[in-house]
Amino acid sequence: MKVSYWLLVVGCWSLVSCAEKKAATPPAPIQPVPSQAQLDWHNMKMNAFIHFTINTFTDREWGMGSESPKEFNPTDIDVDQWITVLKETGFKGVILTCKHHDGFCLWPSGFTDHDISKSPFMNGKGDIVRMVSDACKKNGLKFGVYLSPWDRNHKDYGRPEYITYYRNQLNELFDNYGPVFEMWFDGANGGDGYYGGANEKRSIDGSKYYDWPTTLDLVRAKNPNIIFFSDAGPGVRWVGNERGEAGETNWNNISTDTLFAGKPGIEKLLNTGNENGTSWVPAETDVSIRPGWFYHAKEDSLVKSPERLFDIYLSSVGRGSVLLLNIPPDRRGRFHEEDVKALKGFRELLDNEFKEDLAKDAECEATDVRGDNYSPSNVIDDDPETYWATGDDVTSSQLILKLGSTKRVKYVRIAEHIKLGQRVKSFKLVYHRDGKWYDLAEGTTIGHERILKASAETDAIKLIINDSKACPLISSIEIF
Ligand code: FUL
Repeated sequence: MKVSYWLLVVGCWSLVSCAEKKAATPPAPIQPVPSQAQLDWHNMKMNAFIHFTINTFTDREWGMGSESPKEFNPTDIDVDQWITVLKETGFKGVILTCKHHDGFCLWPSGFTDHDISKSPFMNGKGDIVRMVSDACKKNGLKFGVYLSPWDRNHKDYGRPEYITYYRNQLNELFDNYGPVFEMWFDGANGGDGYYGGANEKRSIDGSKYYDWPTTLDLVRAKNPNIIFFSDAGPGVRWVGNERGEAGETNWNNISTDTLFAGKPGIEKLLNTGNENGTSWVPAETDVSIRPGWFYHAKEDSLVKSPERLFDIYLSSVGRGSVLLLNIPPDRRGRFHEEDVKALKGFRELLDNEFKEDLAKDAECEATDVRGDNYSPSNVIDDDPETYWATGDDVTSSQLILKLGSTKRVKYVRIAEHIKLGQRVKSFKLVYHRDGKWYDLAEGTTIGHERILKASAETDAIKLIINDSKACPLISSIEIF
């Protein structure tokens, strides 16, 4: 009797360890998955947009294209100030409006006279694209370009010749100012413009006119890792609004076959993405620190407060998106004092609110573990390459973090191991108190990271994954 009992125990033990060994094969990716360039982009989390052109001096948002280059004259420019403030406050990249819709170029272009060389700035010897790309290099930020497809100055806009002009300008930017990490094609097209003196309305068919595939090939030949932003990607997509709000449900997946930049009525789809989308095209959240994209003195009192910027962080980065925050230089060519104050306050808030990870020494247990390499404690090891994973057939599971003592909790940050595809569809957080579990927060998607506001005094938090496209892979849980 005794012997058979021990045989049973040993048998079970070897079954468990065999199961563990078997289960420890890596989970298969679920398509689509991000490219390395997209993963690097996700990890940047916060980039800055810089809108600066003749509009800054004419107090407009959209120039007509008829403005004289003589209007462009920053009186006390300090590009280093822009980039050092951005660096200090945590931004990893900068995208500059090298050319906005009015067609004025911030670099001396060999293909137009409507550029900085015809302005009084530095007696026509200035080159703001060069200054910004150099300052980025010096400070370790990545540099990106916004080259508006719509050009209200150019005489050929609307005709095939303009596409050649646009590509020539891309060649100039990529050949002389790189490396460029991101290229922004916005979808705006208001129709009317100066167009070399024609002063008329010109409509284009946004789905065909620009022939983007050929343009993308041209740029990719120079920089295979370039991230293309547009409504339709293919690198990253617009988030569907300019309020700083990624979807609470935010899939990185979307099917791009019927999308194109400027296509009307796709905002909601862009905001949430599509669980079954066939391409990885994550949402980028662009929003301005002021009501306008360009500097207007009358908006000095309307700069977003640090608290507002922090909320925007939660609804962008905290929903798995990347924040692209616009800070427009003023007529001196500096970030205005109000904007700098707001940025510094925002940084302080980020540092204070996410100061101490209360989960870093937690005891972690899960209802299902794939095997040794996929232990629940991988979520607190600070290594994005390791993750807790369940067995292949498991799409709902629970992970408990025991905090050791009662702590006051304000936020929970969760990250999926997105390298192998986005999976979680529905989850809930509950907290432990006096022997019972109470609701803390709930959500749908997680993605690159999800930050949930919480309010609890607790000694343990449980992540309940209700549903997932395939076995969930959670790389990190932090509690603040
Ligand atoms: C839009 C433009 O029309 C705005 O002026 C701004 O540049 C914004 C970021 O994109 O499409």
